[in-house]
Amino acid sequence: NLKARKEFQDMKFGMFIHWGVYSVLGDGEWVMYQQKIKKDKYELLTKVFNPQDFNAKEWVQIAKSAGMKYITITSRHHDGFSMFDSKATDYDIIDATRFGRDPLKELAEECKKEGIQLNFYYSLLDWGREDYGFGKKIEDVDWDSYIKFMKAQLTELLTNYGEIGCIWFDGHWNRKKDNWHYDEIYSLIHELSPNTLIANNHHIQPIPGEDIQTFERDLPGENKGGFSHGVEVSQLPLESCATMAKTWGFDINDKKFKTTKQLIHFLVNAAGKNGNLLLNVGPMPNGEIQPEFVNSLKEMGEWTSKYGES
Ligand code: FUL
Repeated sequence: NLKARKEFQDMKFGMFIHWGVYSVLGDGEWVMYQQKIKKDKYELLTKVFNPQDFNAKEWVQIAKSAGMKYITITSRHHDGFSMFDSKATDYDIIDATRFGRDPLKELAEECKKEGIQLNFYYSLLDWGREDYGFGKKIEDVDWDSYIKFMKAQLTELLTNYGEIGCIWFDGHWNRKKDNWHYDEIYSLIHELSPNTLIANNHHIQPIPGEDIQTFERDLPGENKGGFSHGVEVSQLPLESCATMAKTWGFDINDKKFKTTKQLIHFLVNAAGKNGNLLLNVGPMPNGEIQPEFVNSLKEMGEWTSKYGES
């Protein structure tokens, strides 16, 4: 997959999308944990999550006209809710909401049409499942069942949505490195889909099987964000991810918007280190991307169309 790596490295600019039932509360994607909401109460969000204004075409156009070449979207975040049609659980957008549409499917079709690469973020950590047992010792839960569940979902994600550019893991830190069975999980991905790259936001040196090194809220080799302590730049394609405001998921009180100038600086500095910038938006519960983000991306597009390579 050297060709896939090279193609990824050349893309330079992508859109990160954090979207889930948490958007309803408008308090970021960590709201379940931060507000200590129990699973049975959190599940009520699925009853009101009905994003009628979601339009894959609009999202892809916003990304494309900003000069972005790929989209990485949360298929399932730490809250454990699957934003796609999964047979491995009923806690997913098709079975648990009245929306009845699979946004990842619609996005996959639109991306294919528009020549945008589609990637899936996938959380290792799960705050709600019994077999994960958040807060419990691994010896006290049915961990094999959890690993089996992840493999089933990753298989779905890699077989039902056409060609997927990358699986982007997150949430590593909550268990020990060996608990994740990365050897098995990574070979499953590479067997099912040889061109799909693997990234893991684990904040440690790359693990065998990975194709991309990620830097959260930072430029490659820096540690201003506090996540990359002691992490050295590897030979792999590099990617920095960053927010446009404070949180990743929709936050109604978020006022700390980065200016377009700051965002362009980030993009240019990442590119100067031969890295990509994965810039995040957190769509609202109705499915729209908030106007402040749309506007900044439009301004970035004016810049990238003038100075970027197409
Ligand atoms: C972090 C996560 O905990 C955040 O919610 C977000 O997904 C970010 C990209 O990675 O580690």
